[in-house]
Amino acid sequence: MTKEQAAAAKGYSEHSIRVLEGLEAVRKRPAMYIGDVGLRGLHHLVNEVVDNAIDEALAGFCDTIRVVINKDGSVTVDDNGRGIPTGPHPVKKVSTLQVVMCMLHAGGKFDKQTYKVSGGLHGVGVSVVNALSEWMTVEVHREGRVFLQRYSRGFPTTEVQETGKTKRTGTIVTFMPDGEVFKQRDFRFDMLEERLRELAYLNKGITITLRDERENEQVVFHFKGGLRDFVRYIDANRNSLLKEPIVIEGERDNTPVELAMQYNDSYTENIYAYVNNINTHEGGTHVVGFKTALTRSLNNYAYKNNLIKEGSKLTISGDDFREGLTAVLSVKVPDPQFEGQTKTKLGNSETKSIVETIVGEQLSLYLEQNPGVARRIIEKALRAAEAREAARKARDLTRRKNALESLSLPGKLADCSITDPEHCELYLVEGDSAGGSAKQGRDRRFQAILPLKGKILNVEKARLHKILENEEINAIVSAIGVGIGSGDEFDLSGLRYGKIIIMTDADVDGSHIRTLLLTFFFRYMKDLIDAGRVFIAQPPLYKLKKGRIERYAYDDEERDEIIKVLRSSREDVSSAGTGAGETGEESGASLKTDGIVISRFKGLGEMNPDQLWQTTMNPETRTLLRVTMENAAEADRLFTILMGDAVEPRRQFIEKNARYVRNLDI
Ligand code: 28F
Repeated sequence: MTKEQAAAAKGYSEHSIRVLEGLEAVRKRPAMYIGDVGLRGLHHLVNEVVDNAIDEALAGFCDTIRVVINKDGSVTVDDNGRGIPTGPHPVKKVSTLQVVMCMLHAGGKFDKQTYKVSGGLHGVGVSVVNALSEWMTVEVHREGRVFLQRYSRGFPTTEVQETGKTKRTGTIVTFMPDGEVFKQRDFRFDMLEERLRELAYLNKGITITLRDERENEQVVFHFKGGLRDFVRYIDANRNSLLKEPIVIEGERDNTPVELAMQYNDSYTENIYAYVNNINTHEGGTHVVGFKTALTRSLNNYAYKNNLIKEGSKLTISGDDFREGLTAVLSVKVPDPQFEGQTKTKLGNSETKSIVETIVGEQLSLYLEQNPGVARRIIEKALRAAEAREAARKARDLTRRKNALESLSLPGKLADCSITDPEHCELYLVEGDSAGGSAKQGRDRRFQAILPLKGKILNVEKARLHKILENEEINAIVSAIGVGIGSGDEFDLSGLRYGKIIIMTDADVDGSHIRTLLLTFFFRYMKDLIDAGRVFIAQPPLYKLKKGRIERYAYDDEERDEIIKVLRSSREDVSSAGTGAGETGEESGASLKTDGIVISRFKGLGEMNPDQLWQTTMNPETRTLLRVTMENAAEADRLFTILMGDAVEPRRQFIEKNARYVRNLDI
């Protein structure tokens, strides 16, 4: 019997067959709809439901959204909007509520006036969450009545029932992620908190509450200042140049544009750009429009007011105007086209001129009205231009001196023999001894090793030309082969390795070096992270040995799990010698219980080349953590806190996040 015949026998209509097939597709390939079935995908479920509430807020009907992690591990999202309509759907005949909750893409555009996102990972609709939930309930408060429907794995298990009267309006969705789909079902407060805070900044005036019933923890986000407050938050640990962020707001062709910007005394440029509340960290037309307007308005002002000396050869470039700039740009685009590696680059060409016009007009006006601010910005840009010019001259000199040398690879790089980048890996290894083990343990056909000596330069505190003078950084840059920065100097096509893998000790120093390296990649090779090329190696923390059985554990939980298994194993202990201390190099950290020898690896150098290969470098058995940038603003704050001058925020951060730091996924 075919699926259709089976359905017909059960009395299903053609429409329910389509529903069936839609939900089956989601359950068969969940990653296609939510990105992955790990922690990120799990939290994406909540974001998906919250997005619908945000849409209702953007439509002007809702100002309060509450998210609760319930004691049983389910999540409830509650808004005070109009409530999803419950009457019969004009086309599908069943209740509109059921259509929205159960049909793929049925929750799409409400109407043309909203800015819902189509395609990509966002805006897949609540029916996807429903399909991936063991159970889900929705309660609608509308027209004085309460309606309720329950579902399981996407299918209704009850009709839409009227359960009582009410004075409020709104939609309340509760769901329990399906254990058959998600191995890890524990929601993390901090992961939900991050996105909800961001949404509250991006949509000023909305109140978003997150409560954790498991721990009695709660946060409330409400920002009257919107993007202005967002910029203050991002730069909280930096020294601001202006008293107040500059704020610009306008709308053209159904495209609202909002911008807040501030300058600080660092040398880095931080532009966060959002389209329909989605972080477009690959940039796009809206960012181009903003940069063009910024450069032109500031240059015009400088010339008109004689701030650039007559006859001066020095020109201020766009980069100079963006040194130490922190800006958040948020546009709402009716029909956004997303492009790029991670579909986070806006392609709509009309958006460039819309943003350029609005920012250009209002910024020029602002500069005229605030000459003191204008002068400070221009002077800062002039200093940046001078530094850039000095660095260029110095570079030209050394380049001519080392015309041949500069093309060559760093001396301490142990390169691989294959040249096809897609099959090659570069390990950045902390310390010479670990570097030595890695060189011996590797598969030299496709694995290259670059040992790094001690701490690398903190790029958070230095201008580009200082950074380029640093030996370790120079070695990394020439080994990778893509150049540096984001302009002409950077070219992904020169990439010499498909994977760049950071391999550091699992101790405090190791994590510091890892953060330094990540800061460098984040600030100067962002495209490499966006392309998914940067990884963190996961060396084991423990070796467990009972008789001839050897196991490695990557965290405490796994260690305890393995101990349990080894305890019940019947390996003859006496046949394997004395246990503790038999392998000299681990004796210091060994512990013996029940014939099980537990050794803790303090550093990579403690492992012999073969162990290092087996546990950390062999593609068949290793685990690599891919570095991603879901939330660039949060990552930036984190790097500023970890690498900046202020000690107190750093101490607070580390204290607050100690339990998560091992799995920091930036
Ligand atoms: C907890 C998550 O999902 N809130 C939502 C609404 C309101 C309307 C709506 C949603 C109607 C025809 C689809 C109400 N009244 N929170 C939410 N609030 N969906 S989802 O309409 C859905 C469309 O097809 C709504 C008038 N128009 C729209």
